[in-house]
Amino acid sequence: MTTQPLVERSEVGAVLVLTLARPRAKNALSAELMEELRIALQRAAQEESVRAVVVTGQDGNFCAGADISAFENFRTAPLVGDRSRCGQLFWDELSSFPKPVVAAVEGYALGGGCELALACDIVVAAESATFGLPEVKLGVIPGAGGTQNLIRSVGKAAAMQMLLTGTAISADEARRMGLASTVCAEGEALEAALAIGHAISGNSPTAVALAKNAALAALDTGLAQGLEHEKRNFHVAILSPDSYEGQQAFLEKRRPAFSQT
Ligand code: CO8
Repeated sequence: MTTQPLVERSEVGAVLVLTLARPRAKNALSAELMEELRIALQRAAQEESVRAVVVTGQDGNFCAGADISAFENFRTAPLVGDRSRCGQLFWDELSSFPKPVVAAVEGYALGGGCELALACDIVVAAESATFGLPEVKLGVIPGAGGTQNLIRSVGKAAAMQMLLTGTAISADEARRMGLASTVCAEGEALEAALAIGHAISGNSPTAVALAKNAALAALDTGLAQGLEHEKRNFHVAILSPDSYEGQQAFLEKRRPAFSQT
């Protein structure tokens, strides 16, 4: 008997689309689904043809969070040590994934689903999208970076309101707060995310990876250290073959032919 994948993979040009495929549970994150997502990302990191990744959900919803029917797993998982339990390895690897990841959100992005969107680099939301961290209503708190990433993305007051009330926000509110960068019509989030992915794909993959890496350093360090980090990455970029090619192509009024890695 063949089992259906919980994460569907398709390539649109140089953009890899990973679709959460558990629609009957609103794409809730079971341990199996997170492991499939982790393996898909690991593979995407190695594939030269993949320049950007879009994560989306099947049947009009992004993801309704951790699988509430399997919360017992969290009770028995160790706090430190084995990171493979409960998808922790997936979240660790996503946070250091080197290529750009765009979340295409339709419908619900709740709990771990909202945390998944927050862990992506860019969030595109359809008008129907709803973002929320309702964990406190279940007697728990976000456990996949939500408390840390939300406050960095929307600031303290808005983050506290979402975290402590558990109340969801609309796509427009998410954009106003800075959680989403673009709002599009219902049903068009994937298309809009793909357009961003294609725009990224036309750029130097080396420069894109260095820019992502430097920008993320801003979340972990003070300004002086962050500027040092940027300077180091700039130095690597300026000496890369893509840098010579990019500038030469500009001067010769042609499209650059960037390297694959
Ligand atoms: N887990 C398991 N099953 C779910 C989940 C979920 N998170 N969400 C929905 N489902 C299931 C429902 O149980 C239902 O199953 P069945 O058909 O067998 O009864 C099916 O999906 C359809 O759901 P509804 O009938 O409830 O559909 P509605 O359209 O009425 O409502 C909602 C949709 C609003 C999304 C509603 O299902 C809901 O509120 N879901 C729970 C949302 C939630 O509280 N999410 C937070 C979970 S806690 C969390 O994510 C903690 C993260 C900690 C870190 C984790 C790392 C993974």
